[in-house]
Amino acid sequence: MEPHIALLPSAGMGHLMPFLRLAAMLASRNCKVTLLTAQPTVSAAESNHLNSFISAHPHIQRLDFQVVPLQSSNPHGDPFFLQFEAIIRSVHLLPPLLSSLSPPISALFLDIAAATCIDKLADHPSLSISYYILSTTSARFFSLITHLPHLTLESSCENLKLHGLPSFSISNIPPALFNPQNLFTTQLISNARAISRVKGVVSNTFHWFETETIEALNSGKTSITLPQFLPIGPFKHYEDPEKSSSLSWLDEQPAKSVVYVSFGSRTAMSKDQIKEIGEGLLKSKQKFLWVLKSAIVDKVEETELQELVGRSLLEKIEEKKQGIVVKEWVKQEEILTHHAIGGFFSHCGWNSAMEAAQRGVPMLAWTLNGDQRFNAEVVEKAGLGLWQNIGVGWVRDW
Ligand code: BUP
Repeated sequence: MEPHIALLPSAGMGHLMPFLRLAAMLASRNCKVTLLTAQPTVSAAESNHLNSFISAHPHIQRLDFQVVPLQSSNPHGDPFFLQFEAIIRSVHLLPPLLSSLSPPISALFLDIAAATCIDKLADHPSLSISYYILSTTSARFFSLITHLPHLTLESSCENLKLHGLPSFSISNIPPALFNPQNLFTTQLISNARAISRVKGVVSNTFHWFETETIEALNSGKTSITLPQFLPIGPFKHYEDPEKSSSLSWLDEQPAKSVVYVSFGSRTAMSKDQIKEIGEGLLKSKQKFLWVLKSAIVDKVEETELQELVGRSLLEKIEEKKQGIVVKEWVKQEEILTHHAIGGFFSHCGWNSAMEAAQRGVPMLAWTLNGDQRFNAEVVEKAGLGLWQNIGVGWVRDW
């Protein structure tokens, strides 16, 4: 009988996309797959993607998991981290859902961002299943996460050397990790503790791209015992029947002439940053396709493009016919596959880095927060891109 596997993504497109890809990959390998979807989703992009994914993959079952929303004491708290927390605190609702599945599930894949759920599930008498983590970041950043519960990070040092692992530059570690009170830090430490309870960690990376770290993680020489790390990337693109809009402009451009510019799904740019980037792109004389985000959550992204970019800058861009600016969701993988694309100016979110690596698109990294400096180091070391890391601050701290 085919194994029945359940997957529980957390929040944000950077977490949902690799889960959907893994779900499609498992379903194509004779597994019955159930996707547990935490509701309500934070962004419209997530709910739209879930709907179109399920209609394109009717053999994958969707099971909504209604989470108890958190009342944030900090109205500026990152809505995605609050959703991770809401999922973790709603874990008691999962056992009845999971045990209602037929045929019974044999494994559950959890996001590293909600891995601590395993602590409550693994001891539940009705669930005798294997647990896996899907790591949604680079093996390099994951290797740091594994050691977090046993570390006191000191910002006064230059490098961090952990037994059996390649060393880390302290200045590339997100500042939040030096603050044990930060929600992101407390979450990551509990999630890291759960790693030892899983059968394996699957990751959207590949051996050649991160050889040293992957070999170190599986060497048995780290100071803590780790489950097997399985680099099964790059994850395959899944077919999405919805049509893309920005490709018609690209179709008219010469091969490898356009730089694709995007800083991910969850970083809002300020007006000043938008102006600076826009002026810089114009000065570069390079053709560009620029995807702009001005709100952390797309549901509140209502400002018109002209207002965001500024009328005179937008007119200059249009006049010079050097590029296009869009604020809608684009099909990034299709764009990166397009013959007109010659480079990717990116924040170095891990999915973006892997999507570029898979297609051999060179990257220019402008890292903003989180794991992105670690990812940029990987990209640069692999020879896929450049990263100007001198004198650059953190754009938004977690
Ligand atoms: Br924006 C955007 N279209 O318009 P990352 C993103 N994506 O397909 P992030 C689109 O979202 P985290 C768009 O291809 C990638 O799969 C993109 O993930 C896709 O960055 C995903 O690159 C974005 O990891 O997430 O969004 O900052 O903070 O979790 O790394």
